Amino acid sequence: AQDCQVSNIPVKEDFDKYRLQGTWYAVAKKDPSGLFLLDNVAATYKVDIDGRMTASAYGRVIILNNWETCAIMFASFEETPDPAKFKLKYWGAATYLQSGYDDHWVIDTDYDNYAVHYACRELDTDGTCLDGYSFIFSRHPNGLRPEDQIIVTQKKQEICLLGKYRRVAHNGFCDA
Ligand code: DAO
Repeated sequence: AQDCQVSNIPVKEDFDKYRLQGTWYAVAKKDPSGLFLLDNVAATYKVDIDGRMTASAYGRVIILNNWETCAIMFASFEETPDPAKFKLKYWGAATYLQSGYDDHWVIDTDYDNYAVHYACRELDTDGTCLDGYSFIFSRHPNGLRPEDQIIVTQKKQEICLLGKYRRVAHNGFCDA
């Protein structure tokens, strides 16, 4: 059991940003309020020569409630004393896309198959998360291996979001 205090959420120990590099496909997502990225979501992480982690991402979005497009997004990650906890600055390739500054925590990854990312945007008065989002990423667009699903389910529980995810489809909408 756990108390669901955001400050007590365990993150990946000795996180290695270099091994996270490359492309990840979102296979499940817990949405924040005012969700943005709908499906066909993928992110490619890089560490630049200065050691700074950056990412580019894409995903299907609906702008102004009726216009569907593929958003191209950019992100830079500011480091904090915990190597698995970042501040994520993100913006769109086009001005009408979302931008923001979120906490961005790597909860768990084996670097080769699965990754669980978590962001709490707003804390409740009791220290639990009032508004946040989470991505389950896979190295493969078709999903996670059964052995990874077991670990990911455990992690969803540890971040108090078990049952709050939806599947993220990949149907080629954002393919070049
Ligand atoms: O989809 O509602 C939402 C929240 C997602 C925030 C946008 C993040 C864009 C950059 C992501 C890079 C790594 C995930």
